Amino acid sequence: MRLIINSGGAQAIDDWRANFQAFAPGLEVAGWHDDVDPASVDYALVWEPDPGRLATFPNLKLIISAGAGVDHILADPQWPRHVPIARMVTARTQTEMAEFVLTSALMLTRDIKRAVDNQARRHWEFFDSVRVAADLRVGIMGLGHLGVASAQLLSRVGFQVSGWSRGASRLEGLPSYAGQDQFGAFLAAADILVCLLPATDSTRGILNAATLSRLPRGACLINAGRGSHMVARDVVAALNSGQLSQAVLDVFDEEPLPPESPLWSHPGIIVTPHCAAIPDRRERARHTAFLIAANERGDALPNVYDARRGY
Ligand code: NDP
Ligand code: OXD
Repeated sequence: MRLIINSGGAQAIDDWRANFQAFAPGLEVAGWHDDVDPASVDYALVWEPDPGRLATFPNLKLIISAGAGVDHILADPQWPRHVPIARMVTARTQTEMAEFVLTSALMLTRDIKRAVDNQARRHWEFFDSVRVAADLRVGIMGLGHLGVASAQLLSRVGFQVSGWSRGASRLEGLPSYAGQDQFGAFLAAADILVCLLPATDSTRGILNAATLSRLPRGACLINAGRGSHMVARDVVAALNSGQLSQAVLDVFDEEPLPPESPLWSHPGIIVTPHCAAIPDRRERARHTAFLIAANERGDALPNVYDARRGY
């Protein structure tokens, strides 16, 4: 059985092999640019596969996304539609994302960026009042594996959490909203808006001027979904007008974020380098080995991309 990997580049392949040795010792692990017979490839573990390449493997049984999102695979116009795509969602992914959202929310609550910026210029500014988690309402867009885990952690810390999803909610014990009809009510009750949506046609540009204008004045934004969710100029305009007070941005249309981007230096923005939830290779090898074994047994796989929903 052969797995081909496009994640981390050629320099990562020895590390991948060592990790797969622990979890699937019989598996042949090939690098994306290794000279292998395409017909011998059974499984592919990929991040941003070069367009057309997946379609060259005639016996491919399963595509495994190296991340939770699948947009980087769907961007290939020739991806083989008959082959299922499994998303990389592990308990570790959920913990990492939930802790990233919590860290961001607490930084916003306590205005930590202002203190860090003041430090850079040796300026002592006393903050004469501070907010605590319980003072703030957090609205989470996307109540999937990552949204629910984040909601639960933030709620345990004391934030007033609600969520918004496409269909009926999975947020036990917390208020939730669904669909376009309830989007306005959801936004009106979010002092901190968190985006954990998948990238689809219907979520593209959802963080735009109209959406941001429905938040309470001075609200904050955390975007850890995708750069395509955000209309960057609208976010900057909302920050400049005071409609938004701060934003933590982890994902961008163009990554790495180009040095000339105004987002780097905006005083209201904290930029993080798409690092919210990136399980290490050991964890991803463990989950991939589990998926391959389950698929070989004919078991139903968790978190398979659903073309009807688009995520
Ligand atoms: P899931 O597929 O489990 O959940 C997606 C959620 O979004 C669901 O609640 C779904 O609603 C909701 N949703 C989808 N479309 C719409 C819509 N049009 N309107 C309202 N709600 C919608 O995804 P995950 O939680 O596993 O992952 C979410 C995303 O997080 C990934 O797709 C990826 O883009 C991003 N991500 C970012 C990382 C980072 O490091 N920054 C790391 C990992 C993931 P419903 O419940 O009704 O189906
Ligand atoms: C993912 C990501 O989709 O890292 O997992 O963004």
